[in-house]
Amino acid sequence: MALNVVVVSGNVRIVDDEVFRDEVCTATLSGSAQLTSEGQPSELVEFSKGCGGEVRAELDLNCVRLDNGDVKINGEARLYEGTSENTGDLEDTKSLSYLVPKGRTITKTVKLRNTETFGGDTAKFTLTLVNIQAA
Ligand SMILES: [Ca+2]
Ligand SMILES: [Ca+2]
Ligand SMILES: [Ca+2]
Repeated sequence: MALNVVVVSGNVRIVDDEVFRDEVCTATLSGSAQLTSEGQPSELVEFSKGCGGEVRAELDLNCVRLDNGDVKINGEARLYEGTSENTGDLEDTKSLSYLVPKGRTITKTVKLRNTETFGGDTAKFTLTLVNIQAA
């Protein structure tokens, strides 16, 4: 039976834009999944981080093994800004789709930006994705 282990590690840098002094937050993230059969999606990571009292960045990734041992990673990154870090006011979102070949490592950057008037808040994810062929 084929077995792939998929590992994500990375970090996010969030900037809550302010008139006088921007608030900057950083955090690390990690996740992993074991994939034993083709076509069955598994959760890789579900991440959320608030910043500065008004901003929140989220990242969700799922992975699925293809029959040649490559792994497809799909997900979404989101940036919220509103009256609290729990706000539902979505300012930017990006759909993510990566292919990690068997036995390979890839690095990706995802940038989000609040483009509304008086926005300027940003989040930047840096992700390393590893597809280990374990058996
Ligand atoms: Ca702000
Ligand atoms: Ca703030
Ligand atoms: Ca807003």
